[in-house]
Amino acid sequence: MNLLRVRRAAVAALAATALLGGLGAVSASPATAAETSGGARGEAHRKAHGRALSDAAASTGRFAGTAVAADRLDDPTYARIAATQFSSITPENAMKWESVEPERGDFNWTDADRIADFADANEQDLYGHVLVWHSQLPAWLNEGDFSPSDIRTIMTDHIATVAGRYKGRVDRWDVVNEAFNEDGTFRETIFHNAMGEDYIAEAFRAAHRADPDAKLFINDYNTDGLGPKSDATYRLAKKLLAEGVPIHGVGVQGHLVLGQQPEDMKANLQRFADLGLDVVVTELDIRMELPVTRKKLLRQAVEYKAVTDACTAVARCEGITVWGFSDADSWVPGWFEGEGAACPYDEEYKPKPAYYAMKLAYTVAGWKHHLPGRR
Ligand code: 9MR
Repeated sequence: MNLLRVRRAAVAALAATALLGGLGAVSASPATAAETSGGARGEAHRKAHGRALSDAAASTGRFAGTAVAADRLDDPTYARIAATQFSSITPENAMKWESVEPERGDFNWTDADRIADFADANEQDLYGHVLVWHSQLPAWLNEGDFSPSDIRTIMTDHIATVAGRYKGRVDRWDVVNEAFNEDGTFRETIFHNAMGEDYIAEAFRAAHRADPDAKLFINDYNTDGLGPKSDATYRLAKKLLAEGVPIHGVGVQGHLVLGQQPEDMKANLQRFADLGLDVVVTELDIRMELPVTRKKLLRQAVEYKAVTDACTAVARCEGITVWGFSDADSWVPGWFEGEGAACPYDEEYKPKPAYYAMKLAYTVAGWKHHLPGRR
């Protein structure tokens, strides 16, 4: 065994001990000001505290992603963390239908282009979100009087326009989002009403025509563990594959609630992988009832670690995207009264225990590749 390998094994053991030991070492790790400032201080922080989250993820062959809001890129702290800690960027709202085509035929690409350019400039993957979804549709479409065949044409034209514009730049697209009800029946949407479940295959075919190199995903929430909704996604994915529909992956959003973590996330991801599909945790956050306490933050770190472990245990899990990295920008407080603190950075843009737990989980998983014996 060479020296490097011995050192790596020792570090892995140390890291594992830190995690198993109730995250004492993790929570003690100081979130210094250097983490939230660029230049020399950022470099000093890296020397003291190690690599970026994306480096740790990359040591396992995975990406570390974040959703990004275009207007927040004006904030240098926000932009620096998005640029340096993450290797995949998902526009949180900028590529949604109501954002890109608020009036019929009147397109606004400013925010979507800005995020695509940001990802290019920082050599990050771009995760396109989202082509077909019942929510955040423009009023002209929601309220218009269209025949089923109009809706089909409008949908496929939309896909051709948006996926076509970013052709060759988007690595992964959420083609269809949130297609199911909680009981696993199809959600009634304007698309389902017009075409029945065939709208899904149509959407994937249109996306593939528009950008043949992009990996195409179906994405949903409450499909993280086993259950009726993920069963329905599984049955659909299998059927689409059997019909030769160009679907390449399944996204589980991962909008989780502290203390209610699905036990069977790994098994769920693995069954999609066994179909020959890639899987991604596309929108991870773990919300808690406010106020924040030390205990809740440590519990949250354990749960972020568990999600990371589930992903690294599945060879075809390509990475995890957090749905905003900072509690300052998260969608959660606006939607769930009294809840928040769901992200890996706090409102001051300082990393929380959840950040360190994710990084350590990736680091340990990365070291495992180098250890002798069974993989
Ligand atoms: O984070 C997004 C928030 O800013 C928007 O107001 C909201 C509108 O529906 O959408 C949020 O993002 C959603 C994502 O696009 C799809 N999955 C659920 C996310 C949280 O609602």
